[in-house]
Amino acid sequence: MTLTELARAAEEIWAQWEKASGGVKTLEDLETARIQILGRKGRLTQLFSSLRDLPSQERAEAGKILNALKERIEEALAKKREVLAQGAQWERLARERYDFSLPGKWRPLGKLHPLTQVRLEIEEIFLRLGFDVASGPEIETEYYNFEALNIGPDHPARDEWDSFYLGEGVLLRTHTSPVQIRVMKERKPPVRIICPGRCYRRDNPDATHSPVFHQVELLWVEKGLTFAHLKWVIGEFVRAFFGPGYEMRFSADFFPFTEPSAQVHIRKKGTEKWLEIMGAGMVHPRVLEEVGYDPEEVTGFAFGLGIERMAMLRYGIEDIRLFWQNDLRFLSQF
Ligand code: 2NL
Repeated sequence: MTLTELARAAEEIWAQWEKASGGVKTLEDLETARIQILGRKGRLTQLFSSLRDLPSQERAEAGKILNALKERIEEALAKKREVLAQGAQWERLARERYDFSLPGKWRPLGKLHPLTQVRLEIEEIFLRLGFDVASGPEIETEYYNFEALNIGPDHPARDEWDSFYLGEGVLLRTHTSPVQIRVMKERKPPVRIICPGRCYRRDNPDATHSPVFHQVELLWVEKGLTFAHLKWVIGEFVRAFFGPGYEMRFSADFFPFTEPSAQVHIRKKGTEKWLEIMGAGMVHPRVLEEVGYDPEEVTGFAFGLGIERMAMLRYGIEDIRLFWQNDLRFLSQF
């Protein structure tokens, strides 16, 4: 082969590429074209091998021609590759375009248990009024559950038929009051807390009794507190939880840990029926003394309500056992 022939062959390769490139429609076509020219047995590769047949003084000139061609072809291939890749991208995007009119896939949505919802709502009401949320152990001693609350050794609640005893002097708490005893022993007045939590009593389950239930107790101890402050706090709670349009009634009751003690009822205005919502009272001086407070110095009030009862009143639920059956037909309504 002569230098002239080689230069012509090079031009031929370029002309062939220009002719073929219009028909290159995919990245695969492009790779085939590349192999035909630059592959191990490609036309240009073969031309490079024929360099050694040229006389040495022409080799440098021929090498220049072939290298220039190789560069042009590689450039052209790269340009083409970019165009094709762009096109493939658009095609993919068009294929993957979302159809927002398609119906979605249904996913069952979990939610908080109605008792948890009611507890959180009550917590929020009292957090807004400046109360802390306190908690404590569910396994208690007779001291914290009874003695410190002025519940004497002969009180029926202390019977093993009324409470779950785990051992001598150790039982599942029957109310959340022991939490308040613990907090008062740890802090100096003023104390403003609510104690939500699980409680246990040895009741046979029926529509209104459950051996496991939930309480929220409130306690405010400070200098100068009176029954009027108690009525105000409960009034605020009733308005926030049940809404406006309810009237409230206090009647005398008895608890060993409060004096005086009261039962609180509410009634929707214009209706007949009074509904009991909680027990309340001024903290008994013996309880204040027991935690190291001076009943001459500070006074306090407390109340206790059942979360189940609040939820039943709110939603018109007739049977407390529904809260424990975890029937989704019931739970999904809240
Ligand atoms: C009810 C009655 C009540 C309290 C709970 C309390 C706690 C301390 C001191 C004084 Cl540490 N009182 N708690 C007071 C009055 C009533 O609960 O029938 N709850 C469902």
